[in-house]
Amino acid sequence: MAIKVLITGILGQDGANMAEYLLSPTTSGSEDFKVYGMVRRSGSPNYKNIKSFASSPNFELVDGDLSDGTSIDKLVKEIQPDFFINFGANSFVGVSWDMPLQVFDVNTLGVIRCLEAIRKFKPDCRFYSAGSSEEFGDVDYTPQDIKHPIKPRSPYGASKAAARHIIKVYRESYNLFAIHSILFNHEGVKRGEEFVTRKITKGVARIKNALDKGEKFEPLQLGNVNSRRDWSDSEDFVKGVWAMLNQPEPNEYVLSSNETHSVKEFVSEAFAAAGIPGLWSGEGMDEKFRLFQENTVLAEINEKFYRPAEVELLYGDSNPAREKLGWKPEVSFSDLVKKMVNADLKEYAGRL
Ligand code: NDP
Ligand code: GDR
Repeated sequence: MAIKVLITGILGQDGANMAEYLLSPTTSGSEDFKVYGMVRRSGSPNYKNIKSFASSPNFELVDGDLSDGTSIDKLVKEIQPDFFINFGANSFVGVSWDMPLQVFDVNTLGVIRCLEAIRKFKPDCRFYSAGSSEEFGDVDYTPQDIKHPIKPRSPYGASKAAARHIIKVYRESYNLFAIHSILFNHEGVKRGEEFVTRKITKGVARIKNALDKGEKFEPLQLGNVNSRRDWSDSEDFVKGVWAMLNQPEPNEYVLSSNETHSVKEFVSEAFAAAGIPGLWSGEGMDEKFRLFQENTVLAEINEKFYRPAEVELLYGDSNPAREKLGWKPEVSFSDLVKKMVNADLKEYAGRL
């Protein structure tokens, strides 16, 4: 009998990486997985991230929406999944001030809809829902571990914190294997273009092309470049999530690289990876990243990308996950930046 895994957010970064991991022959071994990827049929879905496995006989797209409990009930009742991995969310922090109700509807009520479906129709299904380091917000100490106080700074962070509490309530009230771990930032070649890392690596590809041709270009426009994040590779994180789902007890962990880097460092590394040396200078809104020993501006600050409230410093402690789950991230910060820049240089060249 195949192990049935229902994944929401399948067209996003983590959902696609998780399905790819489960469907890869090295993971499956003798076990066969049947992966059901949930898509919402609003707008025009973009299937780019699932092209490597979309036609696998062990994969099936199913319709549903975290805003619609009926659809979640139907999927759990009909599929009878062994595992339910909830990666679906409105995941862009920056937009969460503009649509707080929608963010709570999907990220918090959506989680309750999943838990209710499991409770009613498949109580032995193991449930994972992605939590976030954004829940820690204006942090009290570094590095942050699973016991760090919940102090969100955005509607997004608050929506994930509320989801964390309700998952605990369901776990304890109904004896469900339901967990919500804290994921620090994780990126990769499937990352959405609105997030700062992908925005930078796509910008580097565009600027590299213009520099090579001696053409004029618009510098990269960024917000708070002094904020610090703990960045890893999403392909590493899905393995940690799978390990968490397969522990004997439903314990929750932090997944992180255990390093912190500023957005400025990411910019410098990304341009360097494309063979473009540069230097930061100036202060505040006048900070600029210029081509080394030249005046050409490669990146500058635009107030538009500042947030109403910022999480200044994220730096995780994933040692318990490393010890108890035998998990650790394989891709370093510098290799992650190189991998993303190289993919975007290739994609840019392919478009010409
Ligand atoms: P993405 O934004 O790449 O993917 C989110 C997915 O959720 C998209 O495919 C989107 O669908 C789907 N979605 C949005 N609204 C709904 C809805 N109403 N019903 C069903 N699906 C919906 O995020 P990531 O893959 O990067 O993140 C996965 C999860 O991990 C999210 O919960 C995120 O909040 C969390 N997380 C991510 C971190 C990171 O650094 N990546 C760190 C910490 C937590 P569509 O394709 O149709 O838009
Ligand atoms: P984050 O990721 O908010 O940490 O949430 P994002 O890449 O959007 O921002 C990281 C940091 O960069 C600063 N920044 C900018 N951000 C964006 N998007 N665009 C810019 O131009 C820009 N300039 C500076 C931000 O202010 C911030 O400090 C991600 C998401 O994946 C969440 O879903 C997840 O929960 C958290 O990571 C952990």
